[in-house]
Amino acid sequence: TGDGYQAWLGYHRIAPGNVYEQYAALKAITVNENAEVIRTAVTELSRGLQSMLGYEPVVEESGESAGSIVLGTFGNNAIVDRTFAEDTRSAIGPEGFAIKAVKENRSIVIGASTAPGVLYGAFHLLRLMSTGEAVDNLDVVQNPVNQLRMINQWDNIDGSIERGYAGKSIFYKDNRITTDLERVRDYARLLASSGINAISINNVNVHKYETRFLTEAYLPDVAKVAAVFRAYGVKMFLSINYASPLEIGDLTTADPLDPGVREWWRAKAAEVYAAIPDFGGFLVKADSENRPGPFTYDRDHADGSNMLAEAVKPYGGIVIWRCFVYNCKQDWRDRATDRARAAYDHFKPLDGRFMDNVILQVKNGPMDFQVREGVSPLIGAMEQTNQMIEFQITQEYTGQQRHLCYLVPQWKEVLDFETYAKGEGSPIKRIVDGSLYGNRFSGFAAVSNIGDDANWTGHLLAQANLYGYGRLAWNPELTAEAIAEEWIRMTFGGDEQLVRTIRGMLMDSWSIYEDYTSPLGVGWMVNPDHHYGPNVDGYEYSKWGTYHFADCHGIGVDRTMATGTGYTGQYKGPNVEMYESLASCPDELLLFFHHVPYTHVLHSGKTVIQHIYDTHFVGVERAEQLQAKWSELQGSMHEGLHQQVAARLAEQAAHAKEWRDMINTYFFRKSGIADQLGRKIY
Ligand code: GCW
Repeated sequence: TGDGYQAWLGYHRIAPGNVYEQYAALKAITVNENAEVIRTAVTELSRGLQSMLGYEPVVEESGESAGSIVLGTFGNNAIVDRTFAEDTRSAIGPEGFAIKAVKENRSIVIGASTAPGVLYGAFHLLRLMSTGEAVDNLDVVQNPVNQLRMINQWDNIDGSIERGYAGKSIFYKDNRITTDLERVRDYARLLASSGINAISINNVNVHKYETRFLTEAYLPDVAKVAAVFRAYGVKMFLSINYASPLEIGDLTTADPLDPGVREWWRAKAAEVYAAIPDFGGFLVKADSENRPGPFTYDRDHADGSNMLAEAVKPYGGIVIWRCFVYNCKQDWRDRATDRARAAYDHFKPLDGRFMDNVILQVKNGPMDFQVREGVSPLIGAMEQTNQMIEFQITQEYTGQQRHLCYLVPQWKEVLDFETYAKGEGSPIKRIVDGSLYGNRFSGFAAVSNIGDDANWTGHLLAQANLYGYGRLAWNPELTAEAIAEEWIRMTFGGDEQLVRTIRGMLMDSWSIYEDYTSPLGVGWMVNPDHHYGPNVDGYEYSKWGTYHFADCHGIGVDRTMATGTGYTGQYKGPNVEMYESLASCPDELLLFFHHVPYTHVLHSGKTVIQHIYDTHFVGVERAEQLQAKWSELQGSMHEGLHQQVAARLAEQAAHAKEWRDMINTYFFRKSGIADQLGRKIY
């Protein structure tokens, strides 16, 4: 259909006479286990095969008969056990799977050590078919690289979504948890099919009624949502309010070292686990942007998180504690305070003090999900502490799903960043997968970009970010191109020109957006509060610590040790010098690290001011080209899908001009330096 609701699980009908029709294995499903997640795998397989091939496979219990997809866990299914030798089985972790096409009896066998592994195997087989891959020679073993592959919803019970750009919440309606769980189930399918295994279902800013999710007024409904996700192997978490003992208990303090407070949380955890035995744990934003936390009691983040960790420990629960902690009441006149330093300065000294079921969740950059910023130096800086990375799928600062911005290339740059945390060979991806320091818990989290818009993400092409996030969390080695291509084939089918065109558009989109927005890593320059659209000085005299310091001579934030805030000193090894020195600082981050004159010459050979003009003119042209490329695809997909994207791309091209002209005019007026090419500046 033309609304995009099926997203990448539309499983387009493959033209009759296709290779799969000859393959007997695809005519039946053999399964002898009843675990809920295995039943889900069967349902998904049946649904996908029927949709692609036009007939419903027979589901049978015993599978000695040839020509079937056989599903099962090791030790519970004779065919599975016979198919996979001991060395294969021992290579498969808790969520991994093996798939083998067995020629002799024309079957495909999916084996795993757990039910979720079987489900991931089933989705993998479906993905191969829906991207046109052969399945008659399969011999695959896969394990997820990251243990936690989590989604954070920033949804509020009134149905609004903080930084949501795709409609209202699918979880809440009329100040209640929704009882119509159909859409939540469809979301669980999308998540599981891309490899996600955990979700927190409420905003990290936990307001009055959401604080009560931990009480009997809401717990039964919360448990119903957990049950929907459970069927897809997705564990549920809640964001909690640090001040809960005051707000929903009758205590007068939330001091983490107070025995009464600790006891209150233990009892609360017992209540939650009684309702949801496999509950994941708590996600906490504390002492951050006016949220309550342990600072009120002169305690620190280790005290606060350990108290909660102790409460959930008996149930195998974990506490995910966010590190987005900084002074949000800064005086813009104060040039010594640097928000970029804050997370490291707060948390690094606490290394070694966190319980082993606490994970620190650190945003990919030290500021806040800008189109370009440095990589957070906190990631990898705490050898004795579990860490996970936080990305933002929702496009708060990257065009709010009105502009196209495929974020997988950005995330990959972050993941591949060499930190030197343990010498060479310490990229971010090896820290967050837990392998560098041998962490007990680790992984990925990201803020979701979905809402109740028919196509989930507002901009249809923004679905690629949700899909891509899951795939990257499963395997950070996948390329951004390969992920894009999978998503395109699954979503639109396999027309080669279409695949090439959309892949090119996605791959160019981040750099296009960067071209016409804030230059050279300096960030911000957006309208305050809602963060959409250009406003160069929107945050320049604010309390948020987000400045560019442009004057008539130059621009940028001096974060060097020599003359600036000293932030560069938070990096390790050669990175310190790379950023400290103007000579080696990469162009794209120049203004993030240095304050330079407009006449400063970049590695590219251009001056800063000419770079600003050029990228802004080119950025608009490139945005217009996106529109032109898309129009060539008319007729190669459902008209409804084509139209919705065309409308967004038109808006983007128009709005890019607004960015271009405001930024260019601002800097022309500040600097008085003319564009070498004499283009129109207002
Ligand atoms: O990016 C900022 C957002 C806030 C958000 C905060 C956070 C949930 O503007 O809306 O609050 O970050 O990550 O806590």
